Amino acid sequence: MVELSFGSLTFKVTQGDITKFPAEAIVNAANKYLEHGGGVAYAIAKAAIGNVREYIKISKEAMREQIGRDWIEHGEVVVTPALKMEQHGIKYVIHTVGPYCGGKWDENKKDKLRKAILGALRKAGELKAESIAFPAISAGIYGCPFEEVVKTFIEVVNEFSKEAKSLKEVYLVLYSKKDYERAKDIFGAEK
Ligand code: AR6
Repeated sequence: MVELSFGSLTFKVTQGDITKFPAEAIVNAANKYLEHGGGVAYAIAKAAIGNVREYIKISKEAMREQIGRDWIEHGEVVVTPALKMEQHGIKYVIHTVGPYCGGKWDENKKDKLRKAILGALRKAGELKAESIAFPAISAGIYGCPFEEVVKTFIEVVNEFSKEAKSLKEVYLVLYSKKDYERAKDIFGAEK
């Protein structure tokens, strides 16, 4: 595990399956309708309750209650319970939506990703969580360049550290060994 320290906050990069990662809050790389059709969203829904349709229903109900709409904007987040993932010490799932890139990257996409990460960090703070784990939001089906995603994470966690209260540990949990190795290099270059 490689880590960076920003004030009272540590940001660690690790390899693993986020549905089993023992952080108080885990983040879902969702779409704006919380349809959890593939990628990490599907894996989280499956691990939480088995029946993915059921978790979509729970998520949409939570979205109506918490946001008052049937979709979320970048920066808006929805919280659902971890259900079966509680066995790993996970209490909350924070759903956030990153940009769709399709291989392209610009300031606008970066700003949307920044909002998505910051929204989840702030919500974890509101929930008084001490730890939060993120997948590489937008770096899968949404096709954003992995390096840019990791660099944006580092910038945003650093920015958030100035307002962090309860939150002490932020994790970036990467599924593949290749992504983990690439992220470790990017973290190493920041030191
Ligand atoms: N643990 C950790 N990371 C994972 C896991 C896992 N179990 N499974 C996949 N990843 P993606 P996006 C990684 O596609 O690009 C969904 O259909 C994966 O290797 O899940 O934001 C949503 O509903 C990649 O690095 O999210 C949206 O429609 C990262 O998670 C859309 O995909 C993110 O990949 C969102 O696309």
